Amino acid sequence: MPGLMSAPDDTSSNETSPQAAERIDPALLLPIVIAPSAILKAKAKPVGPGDEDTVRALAPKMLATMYKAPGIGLAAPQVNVGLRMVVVDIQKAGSPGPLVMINPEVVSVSQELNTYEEGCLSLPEQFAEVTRPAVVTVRYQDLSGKKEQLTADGLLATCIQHEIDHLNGVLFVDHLSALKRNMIMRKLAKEQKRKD
Ligand code: GNR
Ligand code: NI
Repeated sequence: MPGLMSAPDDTSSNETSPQAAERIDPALLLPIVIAPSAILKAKAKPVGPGDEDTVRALAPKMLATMYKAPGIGLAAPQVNVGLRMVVVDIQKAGSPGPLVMINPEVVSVSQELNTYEEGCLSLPEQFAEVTRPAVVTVRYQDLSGKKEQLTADGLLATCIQHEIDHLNGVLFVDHLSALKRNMIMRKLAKEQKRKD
């Protein structure tokens, strides 16, 4: 994506990776969309040449919102933006992050599977075991428009697949049986109603 250059003071790098909650600028926080919602079921649109300003402005906001939650990933549809963009930071020693991935695509997945207890900021307080490929290779563009490729395993692999699912209108509960999914959606609805 030519023209999507980062300024020297670009906020997508370390200064938007605060371990301490008090370093998060409250002005950057976006409301997180809770399921059920049409935007969470829609397929997000590829980021294109006209979207540079949008994604540049959105990246620090998505990172701040993810860290504040706290979460290890966040997809644009979760903040009501229908573009193919995600942020990821599993905040584990030796793991890359913060990552801003634009138009991420799964290149290959392992035959080996892995099961993790997943949660989602759009399904607050709901958790279930989800089985996915243990290793995933993804291609994406970074904020400067540079093409990147990353092979991930462990929690990072799970998180990246969870985020790319969001761009395709898929939630972790869509990987469960209808029975388990309905149980979670009813529990969530009940809890949300109680909070109103
Ligand atoms: O914060 C999150 N934790 C998490 C745990 C296991 C598997 C996936 C995730 S992603 C989630 C944040 C989120 O909802 N991202 O879309
Ligand atoms: Ni999620």
